[in-house]
Formats: sequence, C-alpha cells, structure tokens
Amino acid sequence: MKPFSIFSTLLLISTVALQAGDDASTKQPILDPKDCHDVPYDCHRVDAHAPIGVMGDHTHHAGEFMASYRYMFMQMRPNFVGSSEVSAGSQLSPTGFRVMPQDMQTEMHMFGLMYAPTDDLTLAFMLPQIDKSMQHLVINGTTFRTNTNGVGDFKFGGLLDIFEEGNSKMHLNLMMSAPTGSTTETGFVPPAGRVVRLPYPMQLGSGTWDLKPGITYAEQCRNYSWGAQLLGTVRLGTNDEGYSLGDDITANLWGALKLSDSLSTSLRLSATSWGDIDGRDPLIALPVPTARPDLRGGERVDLFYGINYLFRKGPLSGHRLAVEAGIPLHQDLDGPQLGMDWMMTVGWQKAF
Ligand SMILES: [Cu+2]
Repeated sequence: MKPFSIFSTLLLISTVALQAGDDASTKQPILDPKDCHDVPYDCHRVDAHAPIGVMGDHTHHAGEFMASYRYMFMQMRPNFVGSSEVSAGSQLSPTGFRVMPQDMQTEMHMFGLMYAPTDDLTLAFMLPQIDKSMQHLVINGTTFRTNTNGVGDFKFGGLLDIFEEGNSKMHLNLMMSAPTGSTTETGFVPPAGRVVRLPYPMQLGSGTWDLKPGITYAEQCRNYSWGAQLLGTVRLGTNDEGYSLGDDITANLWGALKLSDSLSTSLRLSATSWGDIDGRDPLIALPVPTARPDLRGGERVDLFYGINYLFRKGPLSGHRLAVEAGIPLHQDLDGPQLGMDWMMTVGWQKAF
C-alpha cells in the first residue's frame, strides 16, 4: 500500500465517521481563539488523547485503569547517504560493502496498561511484540531476506502531573526501559553460507536499561486542541554484547480538530535525532552497512495524519479506536542506511 492511498483511506474514514457522528453540526467558526478561555480541561474528550502514535500523552484520575493495544507498521526504503537517496546496487564494491539492505518491514504489537494510584501520578506499562524482516542485495546479484521476532523491551514508569490550570495541563514522563528484548538474534545468511548473529537493526532490544524522560503539554479549546511533547532515551551502560545503542530525542507537536463528541482528526509533526552505536558486538561482522556501529545515527522529520474515535453509546461506549499514518518530510542519515518510507499505528484503548 502506498502512502497516498493510506491518506485517502484515512480521509474517507473521517468523512464516513463524521456522517455517522451524533452531533456533527457545529455552526460557529471552528478555530476561534475566544473559545479557549472558559473551557476547563476535559480529559474525557475524544481529542484528550493525542494521536495514537504518541506515547505517554495523557494521565488518569485516581483509581482509573486503562488497557490499550497498538499495532504499528513501518516500511523502510530506500537507502540514504546524508539526505540523498542512493540505490543499493550503487553502494556495492568488492573492497567495501558486499551486501546491502534494500528494504525493511517492522511490525509491532504493543500491549499497554495504565493505572493512577493518585490524581497526580499515573503508572504506565508497555510490552511490545516485534516482527522484523529485511531484504538484501548481494554483490553477485542474488537477494535474500532475514527475519526476527519476539518480545521487545518492557517499558514502565510514571507520568507525573506538574501543572493543570484552566484549559491546559502538563506532566513529566518518567519512564524506564528494561532489556527484555533479545540482542542475540541469528539467521541464515546465504553469502556467508551459515547462521550468524544478525546486524544491529534486526535485534529486538537495546540490551541496556534505558531512561526515557520527557515532558508533555496539552491545551484544549472548544473545538480544537493541541499538544507538544519532548521525549528522550538515555542508555545506561553497555549491554552484554559490548555496545550501547545511540541516545535519542523526539519532539512532537500536534493539533486536533474535534469534529463531534466522538470524532477528531489530527496533524502531527515529529522530529527525531538519534546517535550512532557506542562500542561493537564482535559477533556482528558482515560486510554490510547495518553491521557498522558508525552508520546508525540520523535525524528525521515526519508528518502524520490521524483519527481518534470515541464510542459514546451502545455496548462499546467508552472504547477508543484510533489510527495515524505518517511520511517523512526530511531525513539525514549516517549512511548508507535505510530511510523511512511510511509508517502507521492503529490502536484501541479503554479506561475502567
Ligand atoms: Cu490512558
């Protein structure tokens, strides 16, 4: 599926959902800043949850539980050197890379649980199940694919409310990541003629305990809302294989239009920068750029379109469904490295 058809499908879903909505007819101008003053922050609004691709975006009131499930898909291709696209074939040489990645698909099933012991603190837990697949071109013209799958790194911690006044609120993201994902995945590599440890991007975890600090701000007006989040990853120490993945930082800025009590659509800009790998795994030593610790870093700016839907009546009342898809606007990679093509997240959430 191409990004264009995904975006048209999402637009179609919004239109249909809006037609089916219960109170879609709003006659006032939609974006009126006057509508922001007497609006108390309402954490049960459809757009009180950020676009589904944003993690740790909201908190809960004391005693509330929330269960969630997200399906994420990422398609990566082609290769980039800096901000220029390069073909896999052009990077192959007898004295340099003899294998090049051509494309990679990552699927993730993310299971989440939130619980608020107090009004100021929400505990959050997330466990991903990951499926990766990478296609390669060999210098002799043949191709091969490697696959890995399994549980990823378990994330846990708290979201601490530090400010709530009128129509805005802010919380700190105090999360950690435990090294539950494998860093020793292997696969059969035809040009090597044997089963070897697969390169860094095919591994399922970081292998290190990681800090994931962040700060999230959200503001609501009558028919729209916006939010911003800064979220980082700090690797603590070195993993058993002898390396640590690069630290990263992501800035998110989103705006949502509340089209009815059940439906909102959103646009999100996301900017990410991540570092190269420190150290190296001596068992990852193939003539392929994905085995090079110094060819992993980069930066990227993505644009997303999303839909949130909140069931307000019937047997599904209180259930949330959301979808968000994005494409890169800019990427600058230490390469050759596979760049982002498109990605999407579909999610379900229910608070109890
Ligand atoms: Cu929640």
